Amino acid sequence: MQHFTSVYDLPNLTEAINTAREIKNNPYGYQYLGKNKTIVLIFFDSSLRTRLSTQKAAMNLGMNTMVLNVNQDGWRLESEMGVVMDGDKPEHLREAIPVIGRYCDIIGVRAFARFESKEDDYTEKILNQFIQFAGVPIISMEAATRHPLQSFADHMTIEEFKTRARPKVVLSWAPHPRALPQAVVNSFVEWMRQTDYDLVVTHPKGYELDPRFMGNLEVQYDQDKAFDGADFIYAKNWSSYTQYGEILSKDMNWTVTAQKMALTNNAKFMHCLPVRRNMIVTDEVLDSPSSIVIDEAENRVYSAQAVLKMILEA
Ligand code: SN0
Repeated sequence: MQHFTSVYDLPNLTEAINTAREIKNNPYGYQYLGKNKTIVLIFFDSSLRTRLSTQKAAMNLGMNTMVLNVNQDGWRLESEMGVVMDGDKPEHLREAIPVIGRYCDIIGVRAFARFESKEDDYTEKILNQFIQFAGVPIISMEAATRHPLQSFADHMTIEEFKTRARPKVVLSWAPHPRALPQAVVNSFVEWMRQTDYDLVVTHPKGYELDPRFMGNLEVQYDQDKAFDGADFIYAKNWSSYTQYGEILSKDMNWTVTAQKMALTNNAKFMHCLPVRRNMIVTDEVLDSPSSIVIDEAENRVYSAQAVLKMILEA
């Protein structure tokens, strides 16, 4: 595997999940694989799990890690081509990226959707400049349209907790005070469509995702019907794709409550975190044994480690 930006980069999905699960059982089994190799993690946006789990994954493989928080520690970086750089950004990505590439063997990049231009976001303008100019493998640590390390851990977690071969997995929109990217859900839907799970997506009208991610999956607009018999409830807020970046609803009737969880087949509750308590999900659900959000976050280490292993072995 050269780069990791979506599920399509994995040579074999089943093998990738098995590798991550083996690593979980034996995290130091490949502790020399990354000896004298360096990974640079570049953050244009905030992070807790992605930063620590990717760093931990690299350390378990014996790699060195360096972290750069672009907007706080580094120069602010220009990403537009052909501009007169007379503003507040002293350095262009065109130099910064290949320079960073000379200092390491793998680069991890986090660059969320900016919501300034749907086209710029959906053509992955920043991520693709990294792929084009770095000269080393690139791992997406959440780009504008996808969060594949999260989806990998989500899939692994469902495999661990499922109680039947073909679980019903429900992705539910839930309310949030801010406009959030579609990356986590695009990626989740795209990834889940590669499995044989029974995937159901539910959201209020106006929150339809890009058809490139949804394929021919139909939306169930009735959240209660979606929850009926579910084995997993994956809650997440996202802003509108069609009315790009807008908040169309903060309807608290979509918050995941114990009452709604009662409609399910004793479902496990999942969320990528950070989660807004009593907006997305009530305390009662999040603090109940049904919630597997901490296991899900733990699996970020092993899925990232599987990705790094596949790149180091390529
Ligand atoms: C990010 C998102 O893409 O939705 C990262 C999730 C892994 N989430 C947020 O930015 C949440 C911020 C907030 O204000 O709750």
